[in-house]
Amino acid sequence: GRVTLGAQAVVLRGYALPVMDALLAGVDTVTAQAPFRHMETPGGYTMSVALTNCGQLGWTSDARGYRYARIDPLSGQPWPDMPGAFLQLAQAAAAEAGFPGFEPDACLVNRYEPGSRLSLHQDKNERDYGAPIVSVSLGMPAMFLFGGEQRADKASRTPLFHGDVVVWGGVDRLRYHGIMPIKDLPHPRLGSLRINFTIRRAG
Ligand code: MD3
Ligand code: FE
Repeated sequence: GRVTLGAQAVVLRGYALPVMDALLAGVDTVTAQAPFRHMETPGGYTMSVALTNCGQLGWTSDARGYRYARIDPLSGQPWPDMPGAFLQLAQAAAAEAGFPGFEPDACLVNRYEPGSRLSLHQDKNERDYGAPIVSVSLGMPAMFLFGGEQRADKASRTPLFHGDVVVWGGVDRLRYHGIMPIKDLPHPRLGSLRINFTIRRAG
């Protein structure tokens, strides 16, 4: 099914399930080359979400700020290639949601453990806000918070489940969003983990 979150934001429930084996293999290939790590925020906190990247550009955070970079600061090597299954799924979902011709160059992979959360934020480090962001949820469920363009705007809550794909773009691209602390509801395939990857055009 399709759940509308905004004029240009839609949840495609279970859209990733038919290609799940390839996606999980892709996550394993990426994390074997670029392991999950907890990054520091410019404000001096350690993120409760661990992350890594694949594709030409990877999102990083440290005391100097947030940015996209070609090189993984942990390995000194380029980020791993984006698995073909990630790219194909993202392009199909984007087209389905009204964004044909999506050419992503970045994929941020987030790993949540019980209690991990992502506080309300905007995604503003990408060069072109015209491109959508496609998100794929794996493992334990999460409660997604979706606010407005101002931090103080009231946020709605939507659960995201294993296999759900969400596409955001256009007028909804700069809305505040976040993830509530994850409950420990172990998933048959991933145990006590939630993995979310977002496919983007960053450069
Ligand atoms: C709405 N990740 O990585 S994906 C992120 O589940 C991020 O790990 C969350 O927020 C997660 O930046 C949520 C959904 C998402 C991603 C980007 C958006 C929603 C968005 C950009 C604009 C509006
Ligand atoms: Fe975000």
